[in-house]
Amino acid sequence: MSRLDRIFVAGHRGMVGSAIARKLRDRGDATVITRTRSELDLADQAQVRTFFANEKIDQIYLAAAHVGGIMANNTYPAEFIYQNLMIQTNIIHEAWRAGVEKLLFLGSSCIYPRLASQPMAEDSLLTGVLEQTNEPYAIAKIAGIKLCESYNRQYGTDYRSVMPTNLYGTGDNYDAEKSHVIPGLLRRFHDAKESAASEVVIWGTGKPMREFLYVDDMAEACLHVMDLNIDTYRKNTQPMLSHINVGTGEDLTIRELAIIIADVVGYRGPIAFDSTKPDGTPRKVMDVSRLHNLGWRARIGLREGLALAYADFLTSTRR
Ligand code: GFB
Repeated sequence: MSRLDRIFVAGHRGMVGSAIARKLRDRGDATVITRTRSELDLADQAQVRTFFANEKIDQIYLAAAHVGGIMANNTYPAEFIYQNLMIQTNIIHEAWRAGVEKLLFLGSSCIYPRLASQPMAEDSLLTGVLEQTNEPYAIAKIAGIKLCESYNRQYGTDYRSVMPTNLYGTGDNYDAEKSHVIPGLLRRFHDAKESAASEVVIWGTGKPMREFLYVDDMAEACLHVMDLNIDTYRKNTQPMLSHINVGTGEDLTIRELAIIIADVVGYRGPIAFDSTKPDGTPRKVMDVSRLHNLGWRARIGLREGLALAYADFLTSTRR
């Protein structure tokens, strides 16, 4: 990469996009281009076309997405499939039209079948039925991988994909209903501690298992994969199975997670479970051997990451 490279981070106000933009700016060897939603609506093809025609972009981190936790996915399926299909299709197609050779698409571990064998390797994609609570989102993300692979095959582009496990950390969405489990529980345990509530209620049975990755680790992994030599990337992937899992390879139950979060927050009261709320996939732990073979490993442990996330929650709610 040369000092003159212009890198577009799509979604720089989101949790992952902002972490990627921070890492790129810290590295300081390229110009980082960003646009807010009011400056550029990524779901609008004409606007995206004009943007790429006017800006000479060398690389794209496609971190813009409509995201949310299990309840948001289950309640607003149309928004999840429509927004994600539009954003990624516009960016990938218009980037290709404008001659952008390199792009990194960010997907999700929910692309894999609900009952995929664990840990889930990249080749379990499209081998079974998806989890119902997030099927529309997963279908959009699978389409994103296939867009990249198809443009690579037909047009010779270098569009890569990474599939993160459940992410959390600085810049997360702490909404009580629409968020993912870690920000949701940080808020609930914190509010319960402050109000001396009699209990904290966790959605579902507490039995599902999840793997979590701190967002700064994810951003680092994205830069690592983007910067891999093309021959190395191709040697470790296949043309129609080109995505790379990003995670720690370790999981725990939601019950165990809740106990750790209560401890980090300092909540000492009882924890109850509301089994009328959905559990989602029973387990989804990533097989990260492809990524390990490519020379990258997660560094931030769960407890350390949760302490950082709680500090971020406190800062963001006091703003
Ligand atoms: O984080 P979460 O929404 O992601 O939920 P998914 C994980 C687990 O935590 C589920 C339970 O079993 C939830 O029932 N849970 C317990 C809670 N309490 C809470 C709570 O207060 N809030 C939330 N959100 N969950 C999402 C997908 O699924 O994972 C997305 O819907 C995306 O599409 C994302 O792929 C990474 O792992 O179940």
